[in-house]
Amino acid sequence: MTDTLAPTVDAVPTERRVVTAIPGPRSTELHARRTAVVSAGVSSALPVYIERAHGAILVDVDGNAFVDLGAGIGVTTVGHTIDTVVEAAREQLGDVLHTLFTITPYEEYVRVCELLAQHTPGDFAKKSVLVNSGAEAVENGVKIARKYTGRNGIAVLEHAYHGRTNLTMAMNFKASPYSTGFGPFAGDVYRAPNSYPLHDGLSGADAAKRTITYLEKTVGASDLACLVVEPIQGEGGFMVPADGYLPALQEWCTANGVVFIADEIQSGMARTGAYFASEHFGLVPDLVLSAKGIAGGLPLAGVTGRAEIMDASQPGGLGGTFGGNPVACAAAIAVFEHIESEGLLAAAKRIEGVLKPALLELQKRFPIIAEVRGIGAMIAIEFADPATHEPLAEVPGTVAAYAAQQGVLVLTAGTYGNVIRFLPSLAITDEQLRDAVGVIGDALAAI
Ligand code: PLZ
Repeated sequence: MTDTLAPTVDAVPTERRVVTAIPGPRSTELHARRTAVVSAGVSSALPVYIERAHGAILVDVDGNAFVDLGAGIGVTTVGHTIDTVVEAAREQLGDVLHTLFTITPYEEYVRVCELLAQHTPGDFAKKSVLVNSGAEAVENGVKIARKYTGRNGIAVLEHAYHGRTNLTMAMNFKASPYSTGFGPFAGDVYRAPNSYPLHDGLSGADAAKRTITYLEKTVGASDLACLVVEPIQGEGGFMVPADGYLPALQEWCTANGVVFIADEIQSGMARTGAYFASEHFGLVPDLVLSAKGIAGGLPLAGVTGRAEIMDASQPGGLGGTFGGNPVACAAAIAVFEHIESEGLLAAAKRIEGVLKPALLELQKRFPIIAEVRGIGAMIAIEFADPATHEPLAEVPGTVAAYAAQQGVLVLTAGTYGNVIRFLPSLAITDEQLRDAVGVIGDALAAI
């Protein structure tokens, strides 16, 4: 534990450094303690226990330093322990830690809602509610849409991921590990085909027609409160929908009084080089869900949208004890400022400019890479057998395990587990990125 910023920052190197076996002896010891007291239902992709972090580097208890290509699944988007964010949270800690906004409010909550109104797509009056987690944002988005429309149905897309609560488990595509055995599940959830160009080969217009026809036949627009979409699907494998797909869905929603909700929990907060990925597709969602990257690592999430929709809920109908905690809000304000002052929208584009060509090079060397896709600092590679096109589910795990031994933390994804996703913090340097992709190349050569 340190009581000033400087020692922590100084102690974190700027490149990977492997000094023990991975996991090292102290991590192994901690893992034994953990196994005795932490539920087996909570797993860890790489059981190295982290002591410090800064920028795009994680340092474990054995002194190993990892280039972090996962950012806590897109949470430390501005970078680990960024000084201005840490300072803002530290200052707020000494001022007020909690009051409960629904009892006695405070300015930081209001300021975050102003920033969300400013930076979400659409030039109209917007309002927000702040909550604690992505799943809670999804739950509230659905609640708000139901109240506004007076309808029950929730439409989602194949390969979607929306969380681990009861309602969101029902909205996810993938059962295992998220919902297997955890039922009964919430009803009135309708899952329609998505746009997955590598697999369906459909144009945006044709994919949208398929989605809309499916929804019209299986539920009917008049029973739908909302359609919830991830503009770029996250856990599903960073699928970028075909051109025109999402705008056609939004148009159909608008024409039929269905609230169009963009789950930007993974794709938002500057990750793709826009504040929200919706912008890349020309979308102006009725409601935008943000979480993960919004507070630099502190738990905060929000539902932001058209004032008339957000105001349809009765006073007292929205809230929660910790939602919009002052420290998390202070950090979020600093995150928004940091994105502006450090030009992080451009940084996301810089990262794409380094990562995509490097991965396309790898694709030339390794034909098992079926596709390189994504926008900004949200890029993935999908593996398939070049002859049969069958998903190669074992490759990402093997590559990630090899990379970990070399001091690179990389995450897998995909309904079939055959995707490696790159979602580094926007603080990552070109050198760190090139070095890490080099390790991925070595891993592919080794298997
Ligand atoms: N919507 C698009 O990506 C969270 C899950 C990590 P919470 N994705 C990471 C895990 O294994 O639990 C996510 C998301 C999208 C919603 C969520 C849910 O956000 O903050 O995890 O509740």
